[in-house]
Amino acid sequence: MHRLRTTVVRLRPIAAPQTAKSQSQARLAAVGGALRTFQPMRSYTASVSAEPFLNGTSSNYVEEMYYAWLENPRSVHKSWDIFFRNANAGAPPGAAYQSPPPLGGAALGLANAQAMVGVQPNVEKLVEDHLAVQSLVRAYQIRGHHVAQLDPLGIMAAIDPGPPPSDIITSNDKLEFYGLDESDLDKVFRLPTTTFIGGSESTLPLREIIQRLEMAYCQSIGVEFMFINDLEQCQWIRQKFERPGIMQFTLEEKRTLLARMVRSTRSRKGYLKLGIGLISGLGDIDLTSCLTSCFLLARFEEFLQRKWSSEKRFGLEGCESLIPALKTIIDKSSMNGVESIIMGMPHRGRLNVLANVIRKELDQIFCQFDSKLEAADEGSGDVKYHLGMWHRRINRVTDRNITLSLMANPSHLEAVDPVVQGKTKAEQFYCGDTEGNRVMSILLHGDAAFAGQGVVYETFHLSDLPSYTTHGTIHVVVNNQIGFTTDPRVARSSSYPTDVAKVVNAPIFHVNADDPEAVMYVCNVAAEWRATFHKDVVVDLVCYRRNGHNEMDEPMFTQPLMYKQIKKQKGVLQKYAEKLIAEGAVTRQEYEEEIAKYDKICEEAHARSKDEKILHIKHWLDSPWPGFFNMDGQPKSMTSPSTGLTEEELGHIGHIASSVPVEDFTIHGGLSRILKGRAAMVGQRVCDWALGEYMAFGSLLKEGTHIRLSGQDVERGTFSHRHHVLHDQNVDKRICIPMNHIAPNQAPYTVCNSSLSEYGVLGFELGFAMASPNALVLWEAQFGDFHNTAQCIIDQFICPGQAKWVRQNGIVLLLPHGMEGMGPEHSSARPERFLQMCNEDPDAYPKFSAEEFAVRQLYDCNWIIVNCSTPANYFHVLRRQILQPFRKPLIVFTPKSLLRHPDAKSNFDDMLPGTHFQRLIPDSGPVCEKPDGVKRIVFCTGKVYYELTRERKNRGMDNTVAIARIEQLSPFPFDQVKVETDRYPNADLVWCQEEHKNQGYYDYVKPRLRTTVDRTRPVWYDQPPSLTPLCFVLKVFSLLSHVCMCECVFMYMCV
Ligand SMILES: Cc1ncc(C[n+]2csc(CCOP(=O)(O)OP(=O)(O)O)c2C)c(N)n1
Repeated sequence: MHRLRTTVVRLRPIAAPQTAKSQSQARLAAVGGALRTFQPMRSYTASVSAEPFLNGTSSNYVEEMYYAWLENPRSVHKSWDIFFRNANAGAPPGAAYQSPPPLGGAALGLANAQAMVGVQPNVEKLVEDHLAVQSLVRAYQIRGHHVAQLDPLGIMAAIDPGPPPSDIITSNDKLEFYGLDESDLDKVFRLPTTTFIGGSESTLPLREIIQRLEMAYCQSIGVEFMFINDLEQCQWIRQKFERPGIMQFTLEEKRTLLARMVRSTRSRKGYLKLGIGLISGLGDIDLTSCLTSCFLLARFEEFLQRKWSSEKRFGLEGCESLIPALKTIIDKSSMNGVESIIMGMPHRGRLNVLANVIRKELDQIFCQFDSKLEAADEGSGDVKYHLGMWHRRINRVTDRNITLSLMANPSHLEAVDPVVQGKTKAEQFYCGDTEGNRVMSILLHGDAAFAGQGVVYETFHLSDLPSYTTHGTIHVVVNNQIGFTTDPRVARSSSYPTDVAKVVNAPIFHVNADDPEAVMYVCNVAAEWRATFHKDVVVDLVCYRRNGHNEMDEPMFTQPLMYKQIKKQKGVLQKYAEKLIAEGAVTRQEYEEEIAKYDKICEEAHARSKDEKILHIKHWLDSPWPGFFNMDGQPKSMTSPSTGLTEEELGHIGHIASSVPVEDFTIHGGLSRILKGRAAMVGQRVCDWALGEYMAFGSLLKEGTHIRLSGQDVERGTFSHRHHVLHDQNVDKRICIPMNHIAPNQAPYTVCNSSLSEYGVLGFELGFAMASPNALVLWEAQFGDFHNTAQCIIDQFICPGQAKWVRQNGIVLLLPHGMEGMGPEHSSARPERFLQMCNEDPDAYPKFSAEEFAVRQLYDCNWIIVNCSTPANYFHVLRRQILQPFRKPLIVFTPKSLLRHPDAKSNFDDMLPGTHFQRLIPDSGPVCEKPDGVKRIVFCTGKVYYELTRERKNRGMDNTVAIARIEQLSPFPFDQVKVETDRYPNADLVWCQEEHKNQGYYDYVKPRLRTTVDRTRPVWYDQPPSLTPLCFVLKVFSLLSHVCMCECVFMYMCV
């Protein structure tokens, strides 16, 4: 680019007469004699730097020639061949060059050239001519997309390139930029190796060069790729778009297509399908299926409009080519061996994609419009344009099985992106698809959302990370040049909505969506790109939105001129059909017959949909778990087995956790001490927090459960307690993961530090957890405080996922929590927010039998929230997550100071067979002996327990104050709390927490405690409210608050 701008050159043909010589010399003088030694030729015996044409700007070009000549002397022009030979033979300065032979007479030219030794040639002009051609070609490759005919409306609202780039030949007067005029157009030039416009020709007249560049880069397709820093990839793309004839179809070819189309139209299936590879120009594009898809789509939307004119459906009119685009990508990917495609998309065109791409039965879609239908299952029936779908079918083009899943998603635009990626990664992982050859993802985007939503960027940044890559996603942007009522010029600062993709060097193919053939072409290339390079690629369908944001919206309020233009715009189907009719590829009668036929299909489906009495949300499941539930979709049992382990298992896992299970591996001295400490604990049959986690993970792995722990710095652990990945201190990047050395047939353990993202990474892990119920997938926040940048995933997916989409998920969130003087942003995982979103009724005591109480509660809840105070309980809750017969999200408020607290240790006895997770840990001290004498029960959760017991001891109240730990906050252990309140009939009830009254657990716990005691006793609490966890900023405050808290808890006792 720099060279392009700074080089003021004249484009002259290779065989041009010498008349430009004086001008060239004058120009050379003007650039200040910027001669530079030509480094690559330093092996020459001749002093080539003395060659007059080797100025600063030409040296790169000469360098390219030289390397090409070194490889194959015949690959460069004869003149260069002679020059390099002479130079290598030691020709004196200025004498290595001989003027070139004329074109068309190679042998004669060579002889003439050799005869011209000693004549000073117009050398600089020759080089500049080549440079000029190269510059021209590069200009089109880099900026041709700015003048491409991308906008069907012709108003380019979505693309704001400013005036056409000055180095693109948009009119003859632009030739001047290169020092050319119209008389040069018919002169012949040699093409550089970085273009394929010549096809089999290596030279072309300038007029033809420009025309071919225009064809390649400035028609309905605008290609952005020159920022890619990989030569092979750039060359690949150049080939795909520059080769002559790629986008040309003869009438004969179309007639052949028509004949076959008519035949297959009349076939039993009534499907307008043609074989692959019929059109030489398009390679394997099926033109008629393009027409068919547009046709289906347009009729489908038209049908919905006719039947439910006052319903929102977020129709696709204006971007009808989306459907053939997706079908092309799917067909091509299936051809390349892909068996499963996971898709995520927003509202626009969703019903159409379900009907015509995924092939959901039309009657099932239509009955979604019937508001009177009752849901058969628990799903609360999210809006129809949010539901997901899973479908396995035969791909008609390839005759191979393909599974298509469209992920259910919330209204929150782009939130589904990382979820799709996570699920894709999981499917790849479980089928051993390490390259992404069998499973892939497609993400659809709106232009405004793609540019505006940060999660798009976060998702792109996962695309090339070893533990997160899905080996290339195809992104399709429905770029209708508007977001609701907002114009692109006020909605983004980038030229295109797709610029975000450049961060990962993804090529971007802009295409005019009113040109279905061009759309098909780029989609084919996109699918091939993904199959070849396993990298992301973007197809930007530049289109328009026929109606308002939804069908009820008036767009003329805000975009009057745009919508005047849209009203005049013919639909793409009509345009394309007219084109094919005019070309004779299809007759009007055939076209109209197809319309009637599809309308009939829709009408019949509509009639069938009226017979539906019940809405089955389960039919819209995007991730079925075959074999996990019984035939009715219920858990196979309703018992929770013991989560304990044998002494031997505990010992074995403890041994692995405290050793380095590979030879010649040097670990850090500090880590050696940690491992020794672990070994000592194992010897004493106790566990700290890290060891408890090890026991849970190690045993599940041994039992065949895959575990994936992801998040920032999880491998070591933010608090340096975990150390699941050991690093050899002497060998770079040599690591050891002892957890993968537990047993010969164990499941794999994936532990991965993530990018510094919460929204993207949590979404990803949620998607991963969707793929299989037989994996423990955990995401750990660095500090619990940071989870709120992923709030959307928590609020829209994790909390209500099952209620909205009948979809269970067993993801685990580990959220370090606790007021430990680390400042307002390193203290609180905001338990109050999670608790507020529990679906349990605080005022109703659950009516379950005692035996089933715990498991029934778990089955009914939307998520499980725990704050464990012991390593053993943490161990049990992790194991229960997999051993229970259904899946619920698990939120764990994890400790910081307890990681190393001398009292926060568990004995192996608490983890042996028969033991299990304790939802409530009752006081087992002196209070048990004389419960009637207990004046107060203090209920608490988490680390505060240790502070309270210490304080109780200090105050000599071990006999009068009972302390009960509520380890499982939600579902609330009503039954076990009741046991405690009954046990101490004379005690008043206090809730204790270190958080302020408006935070933490109080608002959640209080009504439940009251319900448990039938509102016969009050619940005390005395901390003032606060806006932030601010009073715990400094250690001293923390201390004060501790004193204050203990005062509150114990003060009434002194009275
Ligand atoms: C995260 C989020 N913010 C705001 C909205 C409200 N909203 C719904 S559609 C829309 C415009 C989307 O424009 P675009 O991405 O271009 O898609 P289009 O509707 O044009 O297809 C907005 C702002 C939303 N759904 N999600």
